Amino acid sequence: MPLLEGSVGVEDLVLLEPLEEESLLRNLQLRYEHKEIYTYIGNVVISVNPYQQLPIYGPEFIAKYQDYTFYELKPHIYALANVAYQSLRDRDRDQCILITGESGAGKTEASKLVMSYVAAVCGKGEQVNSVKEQLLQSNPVLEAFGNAKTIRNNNSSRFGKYMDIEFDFKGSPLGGVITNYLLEKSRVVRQLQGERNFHIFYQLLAGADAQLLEALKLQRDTSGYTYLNQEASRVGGMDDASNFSAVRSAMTVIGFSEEEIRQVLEVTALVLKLGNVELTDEFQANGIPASGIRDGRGVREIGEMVSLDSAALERALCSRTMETSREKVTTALNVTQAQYARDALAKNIYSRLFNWIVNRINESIKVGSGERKKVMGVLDIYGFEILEDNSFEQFVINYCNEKLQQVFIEMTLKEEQEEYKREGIPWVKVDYFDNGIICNLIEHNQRGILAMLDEECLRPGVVSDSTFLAKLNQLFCNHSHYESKVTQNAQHQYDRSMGLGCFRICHYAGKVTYNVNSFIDKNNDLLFRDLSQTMWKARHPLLRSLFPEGDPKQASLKRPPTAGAQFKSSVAILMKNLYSKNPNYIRCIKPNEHQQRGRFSSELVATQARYLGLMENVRVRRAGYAHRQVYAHFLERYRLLSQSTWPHWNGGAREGVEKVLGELNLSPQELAYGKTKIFIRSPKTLFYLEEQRRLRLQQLATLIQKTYRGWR
Ligand code: AOV
Ligand code: MG
Repeated sequence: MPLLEGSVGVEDLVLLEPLEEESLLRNLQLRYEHKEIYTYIGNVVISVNPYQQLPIYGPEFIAKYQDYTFYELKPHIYALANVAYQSLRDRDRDQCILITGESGAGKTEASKLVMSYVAAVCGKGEQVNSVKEQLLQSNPVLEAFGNAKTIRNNNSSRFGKYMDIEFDFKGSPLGGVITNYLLEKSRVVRQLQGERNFHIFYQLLAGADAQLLEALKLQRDTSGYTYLNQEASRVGGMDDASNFSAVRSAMTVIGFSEEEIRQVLEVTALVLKLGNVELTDEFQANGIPASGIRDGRGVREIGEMVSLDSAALERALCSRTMETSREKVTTALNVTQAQYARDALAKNIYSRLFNWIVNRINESIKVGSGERKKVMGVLDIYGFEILEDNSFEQFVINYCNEKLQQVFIEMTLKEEQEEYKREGIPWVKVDYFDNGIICNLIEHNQRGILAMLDEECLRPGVVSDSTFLAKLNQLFCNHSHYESKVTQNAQHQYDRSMGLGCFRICHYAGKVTYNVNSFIDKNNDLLFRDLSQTMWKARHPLLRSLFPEGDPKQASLKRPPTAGAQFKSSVAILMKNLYSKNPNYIRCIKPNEHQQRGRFSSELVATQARYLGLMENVRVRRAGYAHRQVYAHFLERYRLLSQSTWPHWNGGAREGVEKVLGELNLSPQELAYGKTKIFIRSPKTLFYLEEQRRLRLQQLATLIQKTYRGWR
């Protein structure tokens, strides 16, 4: 039950008086200063990143939250996880936990808290424990290969992750399925200043023993690797070496064989070595630019490690074969093209390795198809990103966040509406910003930005990023959420700050300017066939399996779907999945831009509160009834207020509640009796009830003291 306004603010923003943005922020700040990082809006948990370890986690706290209902203890992610789990187990409702917020706000940490809570409270026994271990150990492995230090977050998820944990009818875990979304693979070959490549590279170099380094022909110093040495390689507070051994043992727990682990590390090393393959200018006899490899050693090492023909690799990096139905034509690549081919290969190897790892984990945690399962989905996806230079990756990341916001809007309102319907209570609608228009701008099948991009990628003739932009400008010049340098309309001013090669989208979370440079390329995501064929010919089972299209027998001329189209369809599947479950929300907030404890920037939080729609959320929650509770629980808390129900009550729960509230002379509009729950309209009434309860408790305490003294 929420506290009254006190030194640490209200625990549920629904109780905020007056309800204004300023008081909402002040409340969050006050709580944050007291290390109360969690606050509710009804059943939604708001979490403000503390950037420090707080003593509010672990077995003792888990045990506590397991024994109490949602409002009885301080707001906590454990309370939300508990409600979700119990509802899944006892009421057979599939659940999903949706964790949103911008980069660095604490989503991944929140998802781990949910998982560790559920693992601690569900089922027992050797078999069950080993399933739990596998599920939990998937985290360090995926983080090693899929997370990296960015400017915003030292441990930023560079892929989206949705995990279904599956339970049997008793609520014991059986296993799960992980779905991953578009890894930011451009990071493999290039990082922004101040950022790192994926953790695993640094972990491998720091943590491998001398023998392993020798076997992989790697050197410990990161500065020797082109793909790594562009930035400071160490992250404060992160121990790459010990994380490496944690990753290896996690892989073993999940069920990777020693042989598989070795192959995974070989492919990882291969990527690093590929980066060091230096390409140089050469000229053909006729003077046409070509390219060559400066020092054959690197390519030979690669050849030895993964058993492939190094001469074939050299050829594949420096030339391209075009096949028509009648003939094969080989053309030389110039240096720029060859570098491009090399980087494309590295990115492809790495992202396919990542997918392979996810599939391998799924194989281990897979549940037999015959069993009837209850499911809890946990979604932890990359957060909304506004960088200085935003590219295709930010575009899809932000699109995904846009879709999640839509789920939030529809499901909080829908859920609210349905609850009133179920309980037989009339409902009043609240206005809110519907971001459907932005989703549509991006994903509309014929007229969306992604569709335009695909059209441009598939169109014969000369296409480029700028023809794509021109198309957008023409089509969306009057769209209220689209801007560019050349679209001047009544809604927006001519903007000098935006480059010519850019367009801007007014997202629900803010305006983001995207540079169209390499949109076409990244969407096409094509790898020259020479390269995939060379990889497929390697006698390294893992590497070979990553390039099935290299098999001449498999090589179909059908083009694989573009990156954008794939992403869109996987997001659509995700949405369908989420909509079929009961949602539980954790909305994460980043208190400052410096990853520092104790700093609360009101301005930064205000922006997030605005786009997360916290005010609307509170309003929606209050427009109907601010508070609702199952009769029995309500009676338990307040029955001490009535002579009829205290100290004993033998009647039904609803009748008991009617007695208690009847005696308090509350206005009839304040209350609604639903089928299973009592609804209370305004927070004031709840304050009043709480206040009455507090007074009554005082009275009882004095009474006890007096009696006690009397005894003495
Ligand atoms: P994110 O998942 O939301 O960002 P993380 O969950 O990785 O953010 O959190 C960023 C960092 O904040 C963590 O590495 C911790 O140092 C700290 N942190 C977050 N939550 C807590 C907590 N409850 N207690 C202590 N420290 C915390 V991104 O993946 O970048 O969108 O793509
Ligand atoms: Mg994350």
